[in-house]
Amino acid sequence: MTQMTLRQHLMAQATDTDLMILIEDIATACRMISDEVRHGAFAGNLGGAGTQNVQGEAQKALDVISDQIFQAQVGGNPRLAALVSEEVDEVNWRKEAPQAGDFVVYYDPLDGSSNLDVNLSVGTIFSIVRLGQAIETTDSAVQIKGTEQIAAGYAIYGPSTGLVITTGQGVDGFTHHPGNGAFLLTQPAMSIPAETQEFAINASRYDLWDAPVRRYVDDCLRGADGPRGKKFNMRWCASMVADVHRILTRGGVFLYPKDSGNAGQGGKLRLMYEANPMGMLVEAAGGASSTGTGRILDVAPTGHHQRVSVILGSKDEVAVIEEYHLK
Ligand code: P6P
Repeated sequence: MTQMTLRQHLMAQATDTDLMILIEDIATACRMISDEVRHGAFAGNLGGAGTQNVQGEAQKALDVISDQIFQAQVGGNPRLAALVSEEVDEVNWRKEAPQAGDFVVYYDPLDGSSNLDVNLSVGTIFSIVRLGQAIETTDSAVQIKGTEQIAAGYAIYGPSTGLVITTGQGVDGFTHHPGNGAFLLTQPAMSIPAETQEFAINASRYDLWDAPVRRYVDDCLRGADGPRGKKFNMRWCASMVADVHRILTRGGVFLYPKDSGNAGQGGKLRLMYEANPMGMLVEAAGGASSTGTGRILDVAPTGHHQRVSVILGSKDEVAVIEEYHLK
């Protein structure tokens, strides 16, 4: 059976034309970033750029290159009001007078880039909001709640290059065909099982976790004879895109909670271009996304680089973790 292209799929979903064009611009940027990643070793791009981003993190050369590609391929879209990038401190305004119907795109151009030099999967994460009214070009104007997203997705640069998107009608996975360059529909209607026996967390931070997280993991590790009554498996890719892709494919739960080591910054992962888009995807696939005490998408932003606790995946397991936070 012929697999649908990204464009055919978006048309079949009667996606708004402006949104469809914007998603295709983003897909083009992801193809180009994928190419740069796969040629990184030849161009000497796998190392550091010698600079820091607004997060105070050392930038990889490919972080900077990926951000430049995204700006070049998406920034020219005539309906785009602003780009908000993990790699750029200020909001990148593309219009002096943004109108109702214009888009704001929040993105992490190369998530997990610390994995580049060890050849593990990395990715690009994006979130799309459509303005309901004209706005001023102020930082607070792009501090829009995750529930307002109209589309979200990521590209994953792994053994194959994948693109996973939602426009609110379920979640669909595409694979880049090296021959004709198209993204072909290979994982339609991705769905997260409600239950799981697999959790993903950076266990080296055990001593920093708050009590509810520590109790949850302790109980999972006590296996079938413990309070959970079943054995758990653990995965941790140190690449959110890779961990979330696994969860969207076979279930599981991902945790990066605020802890005593990152509490001063509000946590590790960023709300606008990591937690919100992944939260929308996971919920659209039947999962849940929580800060531990509330829905991620309900968090009212106070800054476009703010951080948040992230717990997402199989909805019954997320509910169990929220229970631990209530005790
Ligand atoms: P740690 C990558 O830097 C990232 O933002 C996410 O992709 C990933 O889940 C997390 O940080 C990894 O953090 O503390 O394990 O290096």
